[in-house]
Amino acid sequence: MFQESEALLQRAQKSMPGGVNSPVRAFRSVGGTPPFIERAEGPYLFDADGNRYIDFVLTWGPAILGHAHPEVVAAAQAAVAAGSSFGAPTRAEIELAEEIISRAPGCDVVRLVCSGTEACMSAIRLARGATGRDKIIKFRGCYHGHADSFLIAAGSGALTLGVPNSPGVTEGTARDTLLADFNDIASVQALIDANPDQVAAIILEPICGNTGCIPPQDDFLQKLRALCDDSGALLLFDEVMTGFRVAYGGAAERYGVTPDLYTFGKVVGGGFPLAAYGGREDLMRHMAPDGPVYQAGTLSGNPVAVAAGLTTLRLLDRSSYDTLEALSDRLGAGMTRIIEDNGYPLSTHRVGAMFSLFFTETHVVGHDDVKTCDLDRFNRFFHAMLRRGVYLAPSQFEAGFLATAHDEALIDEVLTHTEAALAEVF
Ligand code: KE4
Repeated sequence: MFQESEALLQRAQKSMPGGVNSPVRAFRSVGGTPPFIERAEGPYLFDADGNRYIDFVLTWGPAILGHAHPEVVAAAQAAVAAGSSFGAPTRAEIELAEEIISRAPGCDVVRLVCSGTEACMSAIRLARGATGRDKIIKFRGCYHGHADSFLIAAGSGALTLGVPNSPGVTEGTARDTLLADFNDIASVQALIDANPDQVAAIILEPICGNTGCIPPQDDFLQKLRALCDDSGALLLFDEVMTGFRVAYGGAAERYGVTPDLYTFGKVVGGGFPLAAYGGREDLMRHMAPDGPVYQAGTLSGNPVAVAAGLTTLRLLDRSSYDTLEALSDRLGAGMTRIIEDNGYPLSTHRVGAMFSLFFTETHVVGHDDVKTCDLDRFNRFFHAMLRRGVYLAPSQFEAGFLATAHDEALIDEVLTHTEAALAEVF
């Protein structure tokens, strides 16, 4: 089933670390050989051995319309034919910036960059520059890309690899990053109290997606907003994953909490290297060339990625989120039925078009709960689904995603495969 991928992996490992360009793709936590993908269309991936998969990774979120959407492809083709990059301002960048601003509550000004990591590291620099404070608070299990300030008990790949603090991150850097627990407002308050007037920003995924999908509980976001207002720390929503995925206006709209700053990525680039950060005008005007906080990028706002991102957002009207919600409801109801009918020790969370199946019966509200998962059984489930043509995230510490290219028949087919795969591993 994977002969060609196995051969390609052997060859790839000679020239690239792990044979991949991002660690989680190597399947090290689930074992086995990662399928080398040759093309994708709609809800499907096709690998080098001719296997077809129903895709719930969607290149880690961007392919919310499905893969190779004809209008996104056409927009990118037209843009690249006119020149891939000018290193100069363009009309299209204004249109994308205005589209983002029109959707995200309290977002007045944005800067386009090339990756979620770049967006998050820039937003943190802005928060420090604007407040004159050095420390940041992040949450165990939350992932904000691989900038040094964030690789402190990071989630996603770093967590999966069991290396919460990456070598190469200096003690000096680590000292300015404080760790709290998601959904535990007391843990945040304690850090604020212990570091009076020193916390520049609290950065979080408003819905965790890098330690599995964990929604905020009990007005956690509202309490964080109040705590920031009281302490002078800025509230920074990392919506790289949730932005324009869980609602038309992202998690901020869904939960009615407006941050001071946002980061965006994935969906906003339509599958191309594009991300953004933005927020209150008085803060964003600190960014060069308006202000002294520096950030720059050769390919920032490049025409091809902007064309793909703008087309993607324009295709995501409010009815698209109704479609995604209905698909999510169908998937969730099916999973709940399977778990209850069989008494499986599993729990699930979903918020709009992102979801997780946790291999623990613990009610998951934070990163420590995810650590109780039976990873061996998850790994066997993962491969049982892969053999059945269902491509899930190769880690318990990731989320699954839905696209408008999925439909009810596909959801029902996947639920059938899920029931069979669970029966195989239990
Ligand atoms: P990138 O630098 O990978 O574009 O974005 C970093 C990032 C920032 N913030 C959040 C909430 C994110 O989820 C991410 C990246 N997510 C991972 C998957 N969980 C990307 C996949 C990978 O690392 O290969």
